[in-house]
Amino acid sequence: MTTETSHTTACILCECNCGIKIELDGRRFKTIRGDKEHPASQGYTCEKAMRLDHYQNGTHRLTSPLRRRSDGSYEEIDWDTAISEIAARLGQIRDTVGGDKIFFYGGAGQGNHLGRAYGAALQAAIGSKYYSNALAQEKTGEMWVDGKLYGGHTKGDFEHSDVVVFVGKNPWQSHSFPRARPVLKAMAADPKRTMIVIDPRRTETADLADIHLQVRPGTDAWCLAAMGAVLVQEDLVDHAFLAEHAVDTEPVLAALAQIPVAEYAQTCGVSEDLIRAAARAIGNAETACTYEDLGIQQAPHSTLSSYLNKLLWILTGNFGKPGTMSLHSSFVAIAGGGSGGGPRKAPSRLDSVIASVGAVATRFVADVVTAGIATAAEYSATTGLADRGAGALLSKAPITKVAAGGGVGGGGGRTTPVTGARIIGGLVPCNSIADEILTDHPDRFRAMWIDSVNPAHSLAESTRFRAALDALDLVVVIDVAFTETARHADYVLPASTQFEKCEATFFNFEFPRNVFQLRAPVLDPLPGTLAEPEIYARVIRALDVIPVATISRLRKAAHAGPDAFALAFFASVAADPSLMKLASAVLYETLGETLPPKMRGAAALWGAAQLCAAANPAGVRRAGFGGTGTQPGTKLFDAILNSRSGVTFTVDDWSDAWSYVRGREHRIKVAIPELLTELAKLDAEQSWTSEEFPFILAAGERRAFTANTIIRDSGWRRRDAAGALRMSTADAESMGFTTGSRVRVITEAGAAETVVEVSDTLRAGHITLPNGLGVDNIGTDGGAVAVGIAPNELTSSKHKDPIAGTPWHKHVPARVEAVL
Ligand SMILES: Nc1nc2c(c(=O)[nH]1)N[C@H]1C(S)=C(S)[C@@H](COP(=O)(O)OP(=O)(O)OC[C@H]3O[C@@H](n4cnc5c(=O)[nH]c(N)nc54)[C@H](O)[C@@H]3O)O[C@H]1N2
Ligand SMILES: Nc1nc2c(c(=O)[nH]1)N[C@H]1C(S)=C(S)[C@@H](COP(=O)(O)OP(=O)(O)OC[C@H]3O[C@@H](n4cnc5c(=O)[nH]c(N)nc54)[C@H](O)[C@@H]3O)O[C@H]1N2
Ligand code: SF4
Ligand SMILES: [Mo]
Repeated sequence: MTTETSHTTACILCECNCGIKIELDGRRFKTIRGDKEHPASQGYTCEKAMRLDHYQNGTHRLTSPLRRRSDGSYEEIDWDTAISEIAARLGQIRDTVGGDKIFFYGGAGQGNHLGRAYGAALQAAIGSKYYSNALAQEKTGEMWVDGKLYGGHTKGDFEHSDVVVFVGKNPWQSHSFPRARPVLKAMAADPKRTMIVIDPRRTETADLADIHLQVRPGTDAWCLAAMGAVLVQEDLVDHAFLAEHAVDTEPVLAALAQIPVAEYAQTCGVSEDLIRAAARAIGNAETACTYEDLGIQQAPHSTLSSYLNKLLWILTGNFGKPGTMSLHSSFVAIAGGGSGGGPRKAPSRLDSVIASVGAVATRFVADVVTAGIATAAEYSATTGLADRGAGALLSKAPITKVAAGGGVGGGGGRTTPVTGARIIGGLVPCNSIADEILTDHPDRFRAMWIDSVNPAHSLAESTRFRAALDALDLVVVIDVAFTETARHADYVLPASTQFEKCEATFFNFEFPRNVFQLRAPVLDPLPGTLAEPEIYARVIRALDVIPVATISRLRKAAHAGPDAFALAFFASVAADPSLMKLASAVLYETLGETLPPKMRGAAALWGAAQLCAAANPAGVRRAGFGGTGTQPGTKLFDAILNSRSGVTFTVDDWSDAWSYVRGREHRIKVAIPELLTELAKLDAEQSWTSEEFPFILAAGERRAFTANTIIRDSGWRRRDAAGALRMSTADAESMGFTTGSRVRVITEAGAAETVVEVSDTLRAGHITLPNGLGVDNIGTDGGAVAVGIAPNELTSSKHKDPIAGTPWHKHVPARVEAVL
């Protein structure tokens, strides 16, 4: 095997994006192994990466744009027809009812975030203002809390921590931090370290834990409040830390002092002793950190539980030193803005590629223009000026104050047009989308642009969401596959896979060394498909919104060299601020031309690199990208373009964690009044089960062979191919079921059939179904066959968090019947 057949890239099945090396056999993935040079994963992968050929070469691939006929069937059309018809219809909706009625959803999955940078430019081109993605059905509550407390996303140093707490998180299966399994095993093997798991199921992670708080489903708020209360009542609080680094602590300490620990222990179904032991372990540890995920984020009191979880490490001073929590740099900020108080970093989500470039440019408008630099020729003649001019300005830019609203998705305090739901981090709550469509309100959404997501499968209450899709005037779907969502589109555009184009993830959450990887294509695009940056560029061209003269001037500057381009770019945006939000498209058309053709989609990263360097000058310099002016950003961009295993883009000191804390004197603002009010009301516990629906169903568990709906072909699963319903031994016995029994699961929203797996890991009354099942496979006869239960046929969009609107996928009242 020659070296050319080994391609360095990354797994795209979860947000860890472990580095991998693929050996090809033609277009097939012959062998896949971990890439030891990847700075974060260091050669680690889980078993799922070995199955990526099922993604690349599944039977599901689309190879031509499709247009829906009036009878509901689809016909293949060529790209030019598709682009011109779609652009015309978008333009028509913009000109009649307004571009803000065109709603954008997705644009990024577990490993492909480049497309979203260009999607944001298309939004700007048509005046679309509303956007969302899956984070608005999991992370927005946490983002809101983060925004209020310190204004950014936090991550724990699990590898070096004495005490680690996982709340509603099963990292053995779901990962979410590098090399999760070796890290968990090392923790379990070290008697000096303590792992605490809060989960109603004895998961693979709980099996390794020292303390498992096996709560009753949906009662984490009581469990976490009791733990906080123990910290306060037994005085395990780090008062010196709070005095130095926090404000507004009193109301929180007072509230927790009141909590009746024994009573709350009873409510959550965990022994008081165990709760006290867990709280003491955290309170007495040198270092501790926590990780919360869907088990609380998709269950009752989710935003409150996020807050109580964060109080555990805040009250005990576990921040800003090895083994504790930190905030971190981002290459492109995707989360953490929230709409909490205090200054924010960049607007959340990928829109900040646009916002960042735009905001930088705006800062320099006056200066660059008054410097009298107007033409590409002059730029190239004034390389030195480029350094001193734009460069000096860049390094002075108060990037950290880039206001939300600069990008398409920003906007603290914004609400949705029809239902007035809170928009957090620029994201419309997923559970509100159907309500924003299925109405005769004049401001209802009329069209939806859907890229790289499968909302007809992944949003709560699929029946209602499908009805919403069918009520729209225009639905455009970009995907590699003919998905459940594509079946409701007017146009379906076939994308090249993540191994057929350059791609990147913006899930870069490491500290103190943060890593960004730009992947090169492993294969040529399947004929008929296009990469998203090219699709967006074509639609934006057809809309004719970027002046031809600007493009030609910037192209010349790009060919003249990096400094010339930097100044020309900023000056152009300065002269025409409306170009700001189109920045990624402008970069694609201009700088993109000078990049290797296969890497053209990376053009938008130039803006991100400039901003990243300006926002984190010391960290970027320590990572090896020094110099003046735009040089660090340019060097970082070059390194990213030329490195296949990933680039460390910031190297911080632990003490730098504080510099990421927004707010006066970089202090944590501990009290969140809305949540203290909710905490005070916890006494009145509500039960969601009934005689009709006696079980709580967790609809969407991460298992060994699940990966959202990224792989459709059910044959990729080596185990649990049908996605069994897990049920406790006690319940199975009393109902007369054994493993393999066929059952019907019934909820308020629907019913579906599957088989039982009897499991001693569950509490009685708790049942679970895997995530990502029930997608249509192509059967041997060419027809569609769904394998397993699509969880959202059973969920209801009504049950959601009062603050963030996040769904209760993990808390669906249900009953189970035998199928005779
Ligand atoms: N294998 C695999 N890995 C993945 C993914 C995948 O599809 N498959 N998806 C990725 C994505 S998008 C995400 S967001 C992450 C999610 O990662 P996780 O949040 O870890 O995944 P889940 O298994 O959905 O839920 C976590 C745990 O919540 C528990 N739980 C259920 N109800 C409750 C409750 O009321 N309280 C508490 N405390 N816990 C409860 C479940 O028992 C489960 O163990 O995983 C990522 N990794
Ligand atoms: N009931 C229930 N519902 C849930 C969850 C749950 O636990 N329970 N989990 C929720 C969570 S945490 C998440 S993150 C969401 C995930 O749900 P979604 O956000 O809808 O994402 P995926 O299911 O991963 O869909 C990814 C889509 O991208 C397509 N794709 C793959 N590669 C490319 C590409 O290169 N370009 C394009 N254009 N498309 C591509 C795939 O074919 C697939 O259709 O589901 C949520 N829904
Ligand atoms: S599924 Fe996640 S943890 Fe497993 S190899 Fe892929 S990226 Fe890594
Ligand atoms: Mo997710």
